[in-house]
Amino acid sequence: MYFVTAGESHGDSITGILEGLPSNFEIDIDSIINTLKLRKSGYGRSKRMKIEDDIPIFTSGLINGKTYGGSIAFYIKNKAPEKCGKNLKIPRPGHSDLAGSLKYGLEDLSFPAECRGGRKTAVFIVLGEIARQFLSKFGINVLGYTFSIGKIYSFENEEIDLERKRIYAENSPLRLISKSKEQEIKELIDKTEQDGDTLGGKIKIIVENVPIGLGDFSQWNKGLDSRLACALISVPGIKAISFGKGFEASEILGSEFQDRIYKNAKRKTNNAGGIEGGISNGENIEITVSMKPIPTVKQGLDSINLDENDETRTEYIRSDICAVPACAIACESMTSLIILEAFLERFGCNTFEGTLENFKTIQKRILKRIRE
Ligand code: EPS
Repeated sequence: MYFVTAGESHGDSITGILEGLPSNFEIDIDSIINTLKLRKSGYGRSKRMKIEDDIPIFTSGLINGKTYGGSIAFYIKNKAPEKCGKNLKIPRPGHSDLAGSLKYGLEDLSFPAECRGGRKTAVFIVLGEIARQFLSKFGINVLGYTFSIGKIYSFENEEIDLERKRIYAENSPLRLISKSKEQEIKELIDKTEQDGDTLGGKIKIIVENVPIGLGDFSQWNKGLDSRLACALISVPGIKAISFGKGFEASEILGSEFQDRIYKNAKRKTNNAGGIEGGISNGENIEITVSMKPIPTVKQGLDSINLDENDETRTEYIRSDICAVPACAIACESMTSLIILEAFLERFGCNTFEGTLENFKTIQKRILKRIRE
C-alpha cells in the first residue's frame, strides 16, 4: 500500500492517490464527507472554513463505489478566491517560508507553506477515512481526540468504550471525549483571539482490537512505532510524540514500567502503549502527540524582509486561532493509514475476501498458541 498527495492551499485543488487496496472493498463516501465537515467545524477555526466545501471528487480506482485493484485518485477543489502566490517577502516564523524558499531559490516565499500547510490534512483525512473503514471491517477501531488545549486538560472518562468516546468526540466542537472543561477551553480560545494570538494542544490516539504482529523487529524503519512516529510528525504542527507512558517512562523504575505477562498472555497494564520491539502486542495502541500553536499570529512576530534584509514584523491576513480538533482527525487518519499498511503486509491478499481469510487463519493460529 502506498499513498501520496499534491496541491497547494490556494491553488486549483488538492489531490490524493492511494494504491494497494485489495479489490471488492466498498467505500462509504458519505462518511468521508461527514468527517471532512467535522474537520472544518472545530471551535477556533479560521473564516476560510466557511468558504470551502471540501467535497472529494473520485476520478479513478472505484467501480460503483468498490475497489477493483487500480489506484484510487481524488481531488478536492479549493474555493478560496485568493490565487496561489502572495508575493510574500517576510517569512513567518514557524512556517516553511524561510527554509523552503532558500532551499529552492524562490522569490515568493509563500509556496513552501502552500504545499505543506494545514489544508493538506483534508487529503490525509480522505485517505485515512478509507483506511479506517477498511480496518473497521476487521473489528479494529481508531480514534483521535483532543486531550488538552493550552494548559487546560479535559477530564478523561476511562469507563466508556471507544465507540462511545467517538460519539462524544464527534459531537464536541473541541473533539473532547467528555463535557469537562469544554466551556473553559472555549473561553480560552475566545480570549486568545482577542489578544491576537494562537493556541496548540495535545491529542490522544487510541487503536483498539489490534491484532498481534503488526510491524517488525528486524530493521529500524520496520517497527510499527517507527512508522507511526514518522507519519504523525508529518502532520503540520506536531512537535512531539509519545507511546503509552512516553515521557513519564524515564521517571518510573523498570520493575514498575514493564507490562507484566500473565496466563493466556494477558496484561494488567499498558505502559508500553501496545507496541514492544516494534511489533503490536495485542493491547490497545495509545499515542499522545503535542501540537504547537498556529504560526500565523495577528499581533505579528519579529522577522525580516528577505529582499531588503530589514528587520520588520510579519503581516497578517487571517488564521486559525486553534486547529487542535482538526489536527486530532488528521492524526487519527495518519494512524489509520499506517496501521492499514502494516495490516496488509501481514494479512493482505489481492481481494478483500482473501484478506479476510488470511486474517482469520493467522488470528486462529496465534490465539490457539496463547489460549491452550
Ligand atoms: C493555514 C492557514 C489558513 C488555514 C489553513 C491552513 O488558511 P488561509 O491562509 O487561507 O487563511 O485555514 O487551513 C485550511 C485552509 C484548511 O482547509 O485546513 C496555514 O497557514 O497552514
